[in-house]
Amino acid sequence: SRLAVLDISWFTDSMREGRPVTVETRHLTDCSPPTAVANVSQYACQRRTTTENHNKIFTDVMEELAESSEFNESKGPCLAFRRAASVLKSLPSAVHCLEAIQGLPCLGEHTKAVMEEILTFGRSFKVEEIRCDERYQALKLFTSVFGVGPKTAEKWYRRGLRSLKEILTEPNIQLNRMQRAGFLYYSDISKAVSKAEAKALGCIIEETVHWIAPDAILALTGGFRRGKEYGHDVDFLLTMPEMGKEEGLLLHVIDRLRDQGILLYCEYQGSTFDVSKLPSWRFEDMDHFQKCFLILRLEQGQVEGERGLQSDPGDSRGWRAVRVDLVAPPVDRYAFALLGWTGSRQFGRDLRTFAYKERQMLLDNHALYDKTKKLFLPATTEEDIFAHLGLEYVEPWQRNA
Ligand code: DCT
Ligand code: MG
Repeated sequence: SRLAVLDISWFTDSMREGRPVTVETRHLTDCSPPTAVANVSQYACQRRTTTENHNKIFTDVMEELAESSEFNESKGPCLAFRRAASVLKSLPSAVHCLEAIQGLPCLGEHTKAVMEEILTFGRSFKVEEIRCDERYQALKLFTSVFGVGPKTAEKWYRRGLRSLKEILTEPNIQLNRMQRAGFLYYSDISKAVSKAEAKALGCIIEETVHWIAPDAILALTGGFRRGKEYGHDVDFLLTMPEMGKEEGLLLHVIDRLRDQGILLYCEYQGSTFDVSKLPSWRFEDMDHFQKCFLILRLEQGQVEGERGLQSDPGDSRGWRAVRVDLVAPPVDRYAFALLGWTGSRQFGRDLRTFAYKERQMLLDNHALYDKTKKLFLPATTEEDIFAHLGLEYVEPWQRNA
């Protein structure tokens, strides 16, 4: 079946069709809102957002402000900045004056003030202040280590630690296994993964999975499915056409990767999936499918293209470490898992909010539940889920919200 092959068609399709499609750009020298602005939805799932961002000067700043709010546990402002950044990312052209954003949803007073600063001075003093902040710097650095979340980062900061070296030399700090791997491969996994590297890993995973189970269903998800050029990891979804057959699959795949000598680190989580539980309303909740967080060894010779591996100049190892996530849902949950794991995070968050507020439905990575009809709505494809929600289908490469 078509599904039984690795879905990397977006690589070739988007190249052939010249995606991401460039929406006609309109220069806003007259400072009037572009016609499209009039009906921009407050929900990312009703907007089309390619990887082409015409408003990066604003959205980069807003994402830093969101991150800083997150470190301060200010959930409201954090989400507000993320929502604002997401709306600006969907615009077909660059914003040149404040009049041009009139009528746009999700842009509050805070956001507008920041945008005004950038429009007037070409920079944001607010964000520059934050960048200089010792706590922000330390938390950003610490959370850049695989396995270190905001809580651990805060704990280390409170102990007076400021650099990675200080953490490694502090005798009283107990690193867990994931964090030890995070430090061990820090310079590799803090480097972006390129599309060519993701493609090479796709081939390795495909070969490994189909060597074990020729009829396994495998798909690339995450940012690379959305057509991104770079990512922090490579995400895959795998399942079996027959219910229940997916159960031992992931452990087999892990063993086979180990046998090939390319498994540098593996954190396996068994399934905690329980059909009797309603979809979870909280987006931040992890799903319950069996999954593994891996670090794999990628050889130079496996990566196509002139540039090959993303590595430091002078690095002659001929390989690099890459973060890979594998998730294995049962086949009847595959469409929900694919939609959730394709992201973006903001797109997923808004899909759930839209479902809840506009349709009285609960959506998560496992299921869609209609609260009015009191029933679960089944889906075999992502298109089915959009249809249940009464939404126009949004292609993966338009979900970069
Ligand atoms: N996801 C999810 N539930 C979580 C965490 C993530 O459904 N608890 C989804 C949202 C995005 C997707 O999985 C992949 O996650 P990341 O790899 O973190 O994001 P990405 O979009 O692939 O970005 P990056 O390029 O940084 O990997
Ligand atoms: Mg990813």
